[in-house]
Amino acid sequence: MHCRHLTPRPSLSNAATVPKKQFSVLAVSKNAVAVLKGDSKVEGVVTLTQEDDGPTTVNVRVTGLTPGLHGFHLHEYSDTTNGCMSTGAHFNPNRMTHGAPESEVRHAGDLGNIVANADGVAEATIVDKQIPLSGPNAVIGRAFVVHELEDDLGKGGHELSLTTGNAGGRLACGVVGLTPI
Ligand SMILES: [Cu+2]
Ligand SMILES: [Zn+2]
Repeated sequence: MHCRHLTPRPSLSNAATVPKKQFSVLAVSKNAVAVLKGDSKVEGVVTLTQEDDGPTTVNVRVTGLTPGLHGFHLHEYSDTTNGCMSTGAHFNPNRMTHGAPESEVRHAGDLGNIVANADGVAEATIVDKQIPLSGPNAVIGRAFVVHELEDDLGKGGHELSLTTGNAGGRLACGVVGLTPI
């Protein structure tokens, strides 16, 4: 009774515009994480963040590596029954050949190399448009793999260059799962 004069009914034009304004302000942020482990002392954590339908930002920290470049990819499966080998080939929903992250022709999972310092620590921030956290090509349930060798980005001329970048063995891997933060 005391406030009946303070809550005017919205006009039709207000009812139509107010919710629209609210939705345009609120970005929908999705977050995910992968914990990398393997048969070696190499281990790491990868966090992923995507706002709305924008690119995904990937923060990587891997330790226990030999200094230098190491291939870093998203592989197709979350299966680790036979260790990192069970995660299959590079995530490749568009049926491309292997390439560099900046190439037109690449697997969606081709994230190039991470670089370990003299202490064996590799830290990187990767921003990429081909690894969304929702939709048909979502990478939830795929696995990150860090490799023994440098990924030649498809340019090495080796018989494996156009499939794996000839990046050698799989040192550690981890499945991408959604997180609340
Ligand atoms: Cu790989
Ligand atoms: Zn590839």
